[in-house]
Amino acid sequence: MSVFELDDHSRTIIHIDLDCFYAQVEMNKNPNFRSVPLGIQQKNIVVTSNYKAREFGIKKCMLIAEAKKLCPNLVLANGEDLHDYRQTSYKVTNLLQKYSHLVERLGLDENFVDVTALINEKLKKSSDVEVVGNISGDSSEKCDCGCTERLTMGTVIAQEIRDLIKNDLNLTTCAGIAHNKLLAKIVGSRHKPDQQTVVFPNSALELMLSLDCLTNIPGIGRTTFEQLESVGIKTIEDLQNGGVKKLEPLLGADKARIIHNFSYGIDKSQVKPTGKPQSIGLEDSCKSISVEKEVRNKLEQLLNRLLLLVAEDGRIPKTIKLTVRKFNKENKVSHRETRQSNINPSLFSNQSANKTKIMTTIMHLFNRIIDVKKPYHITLLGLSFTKFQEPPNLKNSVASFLRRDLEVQSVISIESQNGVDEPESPVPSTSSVELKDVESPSPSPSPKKLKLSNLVTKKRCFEDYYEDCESPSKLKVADLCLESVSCPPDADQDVFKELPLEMQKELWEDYKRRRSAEMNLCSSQVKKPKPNTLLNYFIRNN
Ligand code: DGT
Ligand code: MG
Repeated sequence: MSVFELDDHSRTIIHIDLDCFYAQVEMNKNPNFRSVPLGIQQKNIVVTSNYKAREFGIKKCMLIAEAKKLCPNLVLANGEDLHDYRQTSYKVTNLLQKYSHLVERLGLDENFVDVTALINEKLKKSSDVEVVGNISGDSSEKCDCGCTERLTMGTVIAQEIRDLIKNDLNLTTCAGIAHNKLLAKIVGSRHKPDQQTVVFPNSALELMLSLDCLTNIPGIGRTTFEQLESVGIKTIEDLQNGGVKKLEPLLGADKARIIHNFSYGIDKSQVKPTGKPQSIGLEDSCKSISVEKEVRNKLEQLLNRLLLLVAEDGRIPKTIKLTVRKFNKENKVSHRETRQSNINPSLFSNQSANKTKIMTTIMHLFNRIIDVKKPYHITLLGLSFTKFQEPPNLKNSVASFLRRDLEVQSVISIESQNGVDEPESPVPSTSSVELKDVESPSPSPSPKKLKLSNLVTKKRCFEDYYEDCESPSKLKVADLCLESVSCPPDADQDVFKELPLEMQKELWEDYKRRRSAEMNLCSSQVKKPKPNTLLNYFIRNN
């Protein structure tokens, strides 16, 4: 019996990967970029480029200077602020959730969707469909478990999903359709851009054997690769022939079994709906810092950005962690140290968290790592919040219910290693990822996630809100409409209409409370709007 017959083909998984993601976001913001070769710059590196630029040989993570040599007309857009990429990324995930609740994000521009349930429903009505898009390998040999029909229907759904993303967000994507995550991810990259490819189980082995390098298997990163190489395992065949026993001493029993299965295209890992992250953090590399005042400045900048992310997340952090990378000039070696401390959640009880007190804690942590009386050289600083609690006034509220499915992103890390700026990928790529949790072909969800909701796409900052402040007379008029439960003017009308009456009332009451707080503020110019109100989670994307 062949390997594919032993495998379980009952699921249908679609892997969606946005084409030249950052570049597409920039092209949507500025359509003039569409007609030129465009590179997205982070520090001195092109982290991605549009497909026009790729025609000149521009590759991901190329130095700007090198890219300019290849394509002197290359136009560069700065991609260091990930805000718009994150926003777009969550909009894509939200669209995918229309097809299944089993949607797993992988970095910013990839998602796995398990559409098994939908397909089984659709096949009850009709199985008379044809494959849409490319097929990997020879599809003439059919399996009689029904997977051919399921995957064929999967290609129809994949096309529908891609059309939806194109129509709603003006983004093109690639999709891979297979009976497991590993194959879906690999096969999706076979035809790019703006295409989709299915692999039927009988061609899975052929697909795996066509990979040029073991690091093309998602989950085999450099370290694992080197471990395997050290015992003479260099190719997929070596991996298959070596057997689990040979891998076990190197990788441990679980990882050995999983990697061995991967070599045959077998992957039993589930699509896990992405939840909230354990931590929200930021890191930034820098030219060597040796003065405490500069450290403080840098940390203050990081903290400001981090507090915005935490505000978007909505949870209250209980612990803060500082990371410092020290460079030893004598032996030219860098190493990281971290220290963490509990913080009092009450520091977050008003909208602008008590930055001064948090900074005091951070500097205390810093002084535990660095003896400032001695010379030191710091090349990276990072801050992250971990261990969260729900804000008290949201527990059991409508907002907390609405927020349950949300995700969070902790973010950007632009690292400088050995003096060369080398951005750390926010998106694990098949070649660069080291498997942490080998259960899945996707490495454990990257620590880089940012929350957003179907309903809440962006929180307006206080200043925006203040500018929009309606006159008290308008508020009165709005009050009169309460019988029919008006939609608060800064909430999403469409979503509001869909809510049950009770929720609508709660939102309206919340809006009124907030608005009268704003009115007080207009007169006193001192107070801030009420924090963590339901509306904060319901403000339309502007
Ligand atoms: P594709 O999928 O080949 O059409 O092109 P992209 O640009 O979507 O590439 P992908 O899917 O590997 O990565 C998604 C985004 O993540 C990409 O637009 C820029 C960013 N990115 C990718 N690799 C790196 C990296 O090594 N460092 C940094 N900082 N960002 C990266
Ligand atoms: Mg992509």
